[in-house]
Amino acid sequence: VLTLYGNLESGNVYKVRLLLAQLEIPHRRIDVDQARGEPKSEQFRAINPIGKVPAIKLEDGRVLSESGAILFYLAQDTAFWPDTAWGQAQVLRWMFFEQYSHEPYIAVNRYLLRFSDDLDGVAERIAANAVKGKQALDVMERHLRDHDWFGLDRYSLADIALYAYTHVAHEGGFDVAGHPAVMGWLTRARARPRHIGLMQETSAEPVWRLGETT
Ligand SMILES: N[C@@H](CCC(=O)N[C@@H](CS)C(=O)NCC(=O)O)C(=O)O
Repeated sequence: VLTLYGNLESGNVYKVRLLLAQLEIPHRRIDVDQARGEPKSEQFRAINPIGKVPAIKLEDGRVLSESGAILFYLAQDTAFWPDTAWGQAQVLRWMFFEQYSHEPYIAVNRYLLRFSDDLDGVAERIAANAVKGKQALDVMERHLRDHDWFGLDRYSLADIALYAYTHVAHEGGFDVAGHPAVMGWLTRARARPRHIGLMQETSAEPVWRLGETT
């Protein structure tokens, strides 16, 4: 089966787990523990040289990293990826937005606030990210005032990519509740068939730790 490398707490890994669950693709997970620095370990860099999760390994041994690229690969010929160039471009537009204007602020502040042991040292960075992250939520809010989804007309990879860190943005100090259209969209996304929560295991097989595998 397909192997997924990553930890449950990571929103970037969650994007892939959510799609795997919604497409009912069997897989096993190998835990790569961020708190223990495992993404940067020599063993994991042999799998993904950039030292970041997620990565997947196909049954034939090919490895793919970058959550957006993995989503794209797995969603071919499914309803999650539109079949027109215009529809695909709309989905990509929001996936690129997520990676450049959303995740670097919202995911990073969540990470710093939850996992950093020296908050004084990062106070300025957190404050700057708070401004940029709010701007991203405001952009989403304006779009969602007259759209149900981020792609053209239906739930797609764009919604999966943006859901991952938006639904835990409050953990990064962001006022999601003050964005009612975003709140409505989060509720719609959660109601999609086979939705799973961030900490919900999707691997049908026992989870391995990175160090235990060969
Ligand atoms: N652009 C990448 C970002 C991946 C990323 O930043 N992953 C984080 C976890 S969410 C990571 O592995 N960080 C390295 C570390 O913690 O050492 C993607 O979308 O897959």
